[in-house]
Amino acid sequence: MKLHTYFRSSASYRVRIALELKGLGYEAIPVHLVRNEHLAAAYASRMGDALVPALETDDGSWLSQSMAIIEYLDETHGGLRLLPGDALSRARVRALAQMVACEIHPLNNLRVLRYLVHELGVSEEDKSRWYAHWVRSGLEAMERQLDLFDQQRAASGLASSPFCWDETPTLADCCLVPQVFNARRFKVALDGLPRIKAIAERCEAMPAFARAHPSACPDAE
Ligand SMILES: N[C@@H](CCC(=O)N[C@@H](CS)C(=O)NCC(=O)O)C(=O)O
Repeated sequence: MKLHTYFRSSASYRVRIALELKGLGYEAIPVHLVRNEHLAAAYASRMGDALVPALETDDGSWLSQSMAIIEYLDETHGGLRLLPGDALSRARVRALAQMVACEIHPLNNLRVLRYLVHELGVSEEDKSRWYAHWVRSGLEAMERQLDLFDQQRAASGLASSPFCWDETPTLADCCLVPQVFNARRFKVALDGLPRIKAIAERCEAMPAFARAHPSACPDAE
């Protein structure tokens, strides 16, 4: 398999984590976003949305969208299950993952930030405020949701979950860790988010997450 990836792309980082957690080997093909390599014909002619990541399977199929790619990997390969077996837990995990992938990340993407500055004339300072506002409010919502889940566990006599959901990392952790990395990178305060910080630190201490980290990528700068 080949993963078309950019070291700082959080959507690519999600898929790298999933590949590592499942123990799947892959070749990383760097696509430099700041140099607009994703918009060049060589890449954009294969991907309707011209975004990273893309997974090129061994039979030559190109898959887009990190969540779809991770679910495909989970359905077609063994190793750690990233989506739980029962429908209710699966819905919980997908909901947590989508709090990052559908609510936070789309507002802060490179093309959105470029549009704010280049088309709408927003200052760099206001662009940073926009970024921090949506990351912080999105993570606060996720913290509240994680708290609710732990209250439900406590009511059933269970200890607090060490990860987003249950006892092992899932799709939700694949999404949360890159978003926390981005928050730290852009100096968004994480105070008052104890569950998120603890989950991210626990994940980051695992070798699979370390191998997927932006600093471990062949294209890291
Ligand atoms: N929903 C997509 C998001 C993909 C995405 O937006 N990727 C970013 C990097 S994290 C990208 O390619 N940005 C290029 C741009 O915004 O021009 C996914 O989950 O794969």
